[in-house]
Amino acid sequence: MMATQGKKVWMDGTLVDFADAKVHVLNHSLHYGVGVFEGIRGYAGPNGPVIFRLPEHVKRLLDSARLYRMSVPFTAEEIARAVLETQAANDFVPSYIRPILYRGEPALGVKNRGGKVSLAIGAIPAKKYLGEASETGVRAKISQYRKPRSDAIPSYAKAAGNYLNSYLAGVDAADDGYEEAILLDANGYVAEGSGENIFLVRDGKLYTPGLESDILLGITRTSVLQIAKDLGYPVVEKLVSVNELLTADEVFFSGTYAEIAPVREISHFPVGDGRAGPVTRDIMDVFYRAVRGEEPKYASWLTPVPPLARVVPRATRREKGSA
Ligand code: PY5
Repeated sequence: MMATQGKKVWMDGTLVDFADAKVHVLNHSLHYGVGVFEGIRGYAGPNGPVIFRLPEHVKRLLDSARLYRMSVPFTAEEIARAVLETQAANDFVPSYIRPILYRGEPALGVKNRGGKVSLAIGAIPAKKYLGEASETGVRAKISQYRKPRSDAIPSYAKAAGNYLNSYLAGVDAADDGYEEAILLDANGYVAEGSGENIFLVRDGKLYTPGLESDILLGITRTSVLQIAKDLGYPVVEKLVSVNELLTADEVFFSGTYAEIAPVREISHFPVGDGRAGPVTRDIMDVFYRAVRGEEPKYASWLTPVPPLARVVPRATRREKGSA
């Protein structure tokens, strides 16, 4: 699905060829999942490439690092700049940009906090994460794998280790012939997809689970909530039961890679008439215009990739005290 290659990877200030972006196999993050990352999209704006909600992604990356007690040797501005440089060095759009903070040095102690925290940023040509289903409607399975409670593994952090859970649910759903999994929280309420947030429409109102269901607070989710409010749809963040989900008029996923994807079937229950419903379509229309810079109201969501970043990639950076 994501096998497509990019051109350059930004590693601690140096742009290296995609094939050379390597780390030691005994690194702490590989063995224990202690790495925090982001998924960011680059789009074709009216005057060149743009990055969708860059400050929000950088902030979440730093918040995730904070929860995992990783001392990050880069400021928010430096990380934002590095994302722009990465987009510039991978001169394709739409792009899927993946910054990751990790401990790349060999270290096998679980409690290791001494290793240097590194930042790598790769980019690949973006596709539709859920493939054809993004247009025609996703078939999703309610997974038997529950979300871990946030007092075990904080869902607020976008950490590598969280994706053990997404992997189990996603692969199980795929083995059963579905395109995506819907995970419930520990109490049996609807939480989210394996890599997306979830929305329901009932009687013209929008519902979505909140942080109490141990979800990732998605940046696309925040954008959808804003668009829906601006379109005049009431939005309610609340605990969502499976029964509400199965009897919703419309259901859709939101996420950086998935963008907005209507759901047409959930564990053999058809959703609505099996196609994107009117509210979903309304929100999708505005969202896809916004990411292309065609909605002045949301122009602030897009950071243009400045010409400077396109022609002068920074070769090295000064070392700041490592973690
Ligand atoms: N929930 C989970 C578990 C996610 O992994 C994601 C994003 C979201 C919600 C949506 O968050 P956002 O809108 O901020 O993207 N998933 C990643 C993505 O880049 C990884 C997918 C493989 O879309």
